[in-house]
Order: sequence, then structure tokens, then C-alpha cells
Amino acid sequence: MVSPISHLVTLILLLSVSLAASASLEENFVQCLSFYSDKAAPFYASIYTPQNASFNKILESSAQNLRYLVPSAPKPELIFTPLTDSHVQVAVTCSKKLGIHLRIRSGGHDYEGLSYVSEVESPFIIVDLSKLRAIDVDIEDNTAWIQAGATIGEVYYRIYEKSSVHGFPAGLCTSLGVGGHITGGAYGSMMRKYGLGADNVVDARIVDANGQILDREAMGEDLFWAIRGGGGASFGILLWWKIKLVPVPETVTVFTVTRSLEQDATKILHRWQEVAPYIDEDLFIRVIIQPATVGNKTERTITTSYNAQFLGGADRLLQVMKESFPELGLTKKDCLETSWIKSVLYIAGYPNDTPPEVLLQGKSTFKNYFKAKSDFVRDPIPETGLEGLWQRLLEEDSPLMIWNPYGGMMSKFSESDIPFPHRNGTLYKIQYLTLWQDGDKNASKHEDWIRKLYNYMTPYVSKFPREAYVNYRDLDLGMNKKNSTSYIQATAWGNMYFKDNFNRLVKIKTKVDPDNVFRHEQSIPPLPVSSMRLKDKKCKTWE
Ligand SMILES: Cc1cc2nc3c(=O)[nH]c(=O)nc-3n(C[C@H](O)[C@H](O)[C@H](O)COP(=O)(O)OP(=O)(O)OC[C@H]3O[C@@H](n4cnc5c(N)ncnc54)[C@H](O)[C@@H]3O)c2cc1C
Ligand SMILES: *[C@@H]1O[C@H](CO)[C@@H](O)[C@H](O)[C@H]1NC(C)=O
Ligand SMILES: *[C@@H]1O[C@H](CO)[C@@H](O)[C@H](O)[C@H]1NC(C)=O
Ligand SMILES: *[C@@H]1O[C@H](CO)[C@@H](O)[C@H](O)[C@H]1NC(C)=O
Ligand SMILES: *[C@@H]1O[C@H](CO)[C@@H](O)[C@H](O)[C@H]1NC(C)=O
Ligand SMILES: CC(=O)N[C@H]1CO[C@H](CO)[C@@H](O)[C@@H]1O
Repeated sequence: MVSPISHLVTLILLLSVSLAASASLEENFVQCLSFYSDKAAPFYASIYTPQNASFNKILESSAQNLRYLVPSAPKPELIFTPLTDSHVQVAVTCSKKLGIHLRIRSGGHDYEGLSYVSEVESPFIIVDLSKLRAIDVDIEDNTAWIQAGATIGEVYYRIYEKSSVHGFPAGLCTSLGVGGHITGGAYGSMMRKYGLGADNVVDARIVDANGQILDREAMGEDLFWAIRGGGGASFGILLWWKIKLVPVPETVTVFTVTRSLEQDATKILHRWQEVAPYIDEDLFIRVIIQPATVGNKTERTITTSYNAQFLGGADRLLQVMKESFPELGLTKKDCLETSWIKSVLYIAGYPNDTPPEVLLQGKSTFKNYFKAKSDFVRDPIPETGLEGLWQRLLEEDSPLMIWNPYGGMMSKFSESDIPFPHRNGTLYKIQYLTLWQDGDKNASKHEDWIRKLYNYMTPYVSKFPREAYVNYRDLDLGMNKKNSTSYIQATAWGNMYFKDNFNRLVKIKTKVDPDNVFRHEQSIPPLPVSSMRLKDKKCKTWE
């Protein structure tokens, strides 16, 4: 692809002269956009400043975590919603030229709101890709080109529309934006069979720090490696993914079976840890754990819900369960045979009989004030450890844990195939959440609770490093919010999210974005200028 951006020095000079020093950020940005923009694709209707009646609506549209929409959260100077790929290029060129800090949003699910709030740098603007959501499925070729602003649910729907025996192994929550989701890995109910969304990407188009559009060939294998799991908004703006479709059977089976403490929940869950990572790869049984009142009791107990997808019919599933996990007591009555697309809706929590077209709404149903954390488990947690966990859950208003089994295909990739390193030896991942509704009044109470829970779990989870999932962004990890540029601090969370891959990510970042155009509180930092650039210069004089 040829970039429409001219780098003629004279033009740049003309532009800088025309930018009055007193003009507002909006005026400068608009002027710069109109200077560089393809005249055939007008952008004026895509600029929202706080003066626009719909500014708040656009800002809040896809933002998932209400914690970052409270009045005290910093707000952008403007939101730009590009209509074409070249609009994204000019947005990068102009923000760089004008020194305006940029946040990039696709589906808005970032746990710490990093796609729509900047707490470390102001002013900032948001480039929101929600209008770039084309999906082109090619069944013959077994691939699809999907645009960053599309939701993963829209991707599933467009595949289903063309074939009942093709699918894609990515997130369970259907409103995730593919731009942010796949850059961090993207796991879902088919991960044990096919790996992550990022494991199934074959090409991509990004806008780099120079405003150029690069495909896989143009960006090279290092950068193509980095964008498949290295986390959002560090290496460029993802425009398109080319994904590889995977086969799914005509009939899949789903079930949800709940056991409370009174029904041997602790023993069964202890057993699940030993079974779920090794069971048939067609079977994914996650566990959703939360306090609840059961029956006519007034006191809360802990409930564990085994929520599963099986790539096959109920009879074979019952056979697998009888052999490997009889403790759960699954019966034929618990099983629902359905199509793959309906299993997607089931796992996402839609009521039975919801038509698949609901996926085209491209909207989320889950908005809350929340704080979350993640852990990876390599050895089964003893029953006494689980009992201490139940006590702590019962102390909090609306806590929730989701345990996701690993194994199968997840173990067959090496730790360095892509930046996502949580592979062989991982039994399962824990996600901890606490949700609330009353704004920021009691937020610190809930945050303290989850931090204490995380401390409690230390002896039971992965160590050196204690691993964490980058798509469950957590600014508590080794991070000082006031100093986002420190490489020393970054190694703490970097090793947790990426293990040894962090060093390679830093090297690639230093090469492709040495000026750190794409940055946020937890973006991959380039190596300090002093150590790198001098070396570079020396090399050049010798060449
Ligand atoms: C309710 C809920 C359910 C979830 N379920 C799952 C799940 O089943 N599986 C799973 O793996 N994860 C899951 N996640 C986590 C999810 O994968 C991450 O939050 C992911 O980053 C969301 O991507 P997004 O585009 O929706 O979010 P955004 O907030 O738009 O983006 C996330 C990050 O990526 C950057 N980014 C966004 N777009 C681009 C782009 N085009 N190019 C470069 N960088 C970009 C942003 O700046 C930000 O740093 C869930 C999250 C939520 C809130
Ligand atoms: C925002 O407001 C300005 C001035 O009122 C108007 O010119 C512009 O068209 C509005 N933009 C959008 C996207 O509505
Ligand atoms: C509550 O349920 C138990 C067992 O199901 C039953 O024995 C008891 O009578 C019930 N109590 C009330 C008040 O309904
Ligand atoms: C995973 O690790 C185990 C033990 O460490 C080893 O026996 C097994 O072969 C590994 N599996 C793969 C697919 O590498
Ligand atoms: C941030 O960290 C760097 C490197 O540790 C240090 O040089 C710098 O002074 C720090 N800045 C602030 C504002 O603390
Ligand atoms: C649920 C809860 O803890 N609510 C508290 C929130 O904060 C107010 C004021 O501090 C308390 O009165 C509530 O009890």
C-alpha cells in the first residue's frame, strides 16, 4: 500500500507557519488533518469536542469500566472517529507533529480504561476506531480480513453467515473489539483445541509511528511477532487482522452445573484442577465462583458454576465426563445440543433462543465499576487454601472469580512463539473481580479488598515471575502511576505479562518507535535514548 502522506519538507514548513501559536489544540489538529487528508474522505463530521452535544455519548459509548468515567477522570480534548484507513494515518502524523498525546480505542474493554483515559499525560485525544468495522470472510481460503473496530461477536456472526462448520477461537464476551483484544492474546472456549486468537493470525495491517501502513511483509517478522500478544497501543495502530478460520462441528454441546459448599463444592473444585487441563481437547469447562444465597437460606454460601462448551454431541460428552470427571455428576438432562454460533451466545450469557443477530448490535451488556486481577496456577491449590479463599469472598459485596482451564493446544505452542508466554505447565488462569454500583464513594474499599485477596493467593500461584494476563490490564503491577517512563518499573509488570519475551518486545519497540509515539501507563518502553541512539550513530559513521 502506498501512503498518501507526503514528507516534502516544504509542505511541512508551510504547515508549521500556518499553525498559529495561540490556536487551540482542536484548531491545530483539524488544520493539520485537513492539510494531510485525502480530500475525497472528509473528516469534519468525525471530530467531537466537548462542545458537541454528542461528545459524552461517544466517549461513554464503548467504555466498559465506569470507574474511568467518573467526573474526576481526565477527559480528552477531542475524539476523532476515522472513516478510512488513511484518516488513521493522518491522525498519527498530526498527533506526532503537534506533540498531542494519543489514546487508541477499538472496543473499549481495557480494564484500566487506558483506551479512553490518560492519567499521566494531558492534554490527550482519543482516536476511536468504532466506524472501521468491515469483515470480509473468505470460506474458500479459510481466512477473513477483519477491521480493528469490529467486535469479536460480529466476526463470529459473519463467519456463521457463510458456514456452519467454521469458527474462530477468541473471546467469550462478544462485545470485545478485535483491535485491542487480539493484540493481547484473546482466549475463549476453543483455546484448548486451537489456541488463542493471536495464535491464529496470518497477516495484519498497521499504521506505524511514521504514519505508514505496513502489512506482514512490509513490517517484517519481528514486528509481526510483537503485535500478536504484546499488548495494545505499543507498536502502532492495528487496522486489520487476517485470521485463519478453524473447523467446528455441526453439533456442539453446552452445560452449566452449579455446586454450592453444601454440595461438596470444595472437593469437586479441587478435583477439577487435576482434570480440566488434561481432559479431551474438545471440552472446555470454566468455573464461575461467587457468593450467593441458595434455596431458602438467608446466609450466603459459595457457588461454583461449571460452564462448558464441548465440540461434539452430548453422548460423547457424557462418555468423556464419566471417564474423567464423574465427581461433577453431569447428566444428559444438563446438556444442551446446539450449533456453534448458539453456543457462543450461551457462553456469553444470552438467554436461550436469543437470535444470533443480537451479535450485530456490536454493543456490550456488561458495564460496571470494577477492579480485576489475574493469576496463573501451576500446582493444584489444596482444599485448605480454597477454604481460606471462600472466607475472603464472603467478606466482599460482589466478588467474582472465573477459572479457565489450560492444556491441550495451549501447551503445544512454545513460550516464545508469540509474546503470550503462559503455556505448558499452566493448569489454569484465575481472574478475580470485584464489582460495584455506587460510583467512586467506596471504590478504595473494594480495591483494598482485592489487593488483600491477591496477597493471600501468593503461595498458591505461579512465582518468579508471578504471571498475569496483559488483556486483564492491572496498573497495580510493579507500576508507579506518576512515572510511566521508567524502564526499571516496566520490567516488573513486563516480566509478569510476557516473561522472557519482554526483552524482545523492548528491542522491537526501540527499533520501530524509538520516540515512544505509542505510549500509555503500561506500554512497552523503548530502551533509554542514551544507551541506544549513541550506539546507532556510531555505527552509521563507520558504515
Ligand atoms: C467484560 C469483558 C470480558 C472479557 N472477556 C475476555 C475473553 O473472553 N477473552 C480475552 O482474551 N479477554 C477478555 N477480556 C479482556 C479483553 O481482551 C481486553 O480488555 C482487550 O484489550 C479489549 O480490547 P478492546 O478493543 O475491546 O478494548 P480497548 O479498550 O479499545 O483497547 C484495549 C487496549 O488496546 C489498545 N488498542 C485498542 N485498539 C487498538 C488498535 N486498533 N491498535 C493498537 N492498539 C489498540 C488500547 O489503546 C488499549 O490499550 C474481557 C474484557 C471485558 C471488559
Ligand atoms: C461539533 O460541533 C461543531 C460546532 O458546533 C460542528 O461544526 C461540528 O459539525 C460538530 N461535530 C459533530 C461530529 O457533530
Ligand atoms: C427451608 O428448606 C429446608 C430444606 O429444603 C426445609 O426443611 C425448611 O422447612 C425450609 N424452611 C422454610 C422456612 O421454608
Ligand atoms: C509439557 O511439560 C511436561 C512436563 O514438564 C512434558 O512432559 C510435556 O512433554 C510437555 N508438553 C509439550 C507439548 O511440550
Ligand atoms: C522517572 O523515572 C526515571 C528513571 O527511574 C527517573 O530518571 C525520573 O526522574 C523519574 N521521574 C519522576 C517524575 O519521578
Ligand atoms: C456498601 C458500602 O460499603 N457502602 C458504604 C459506602 O460509603 C458510605 C459513606 O462512607 C457508607 O455509609 C456506606 O455504608
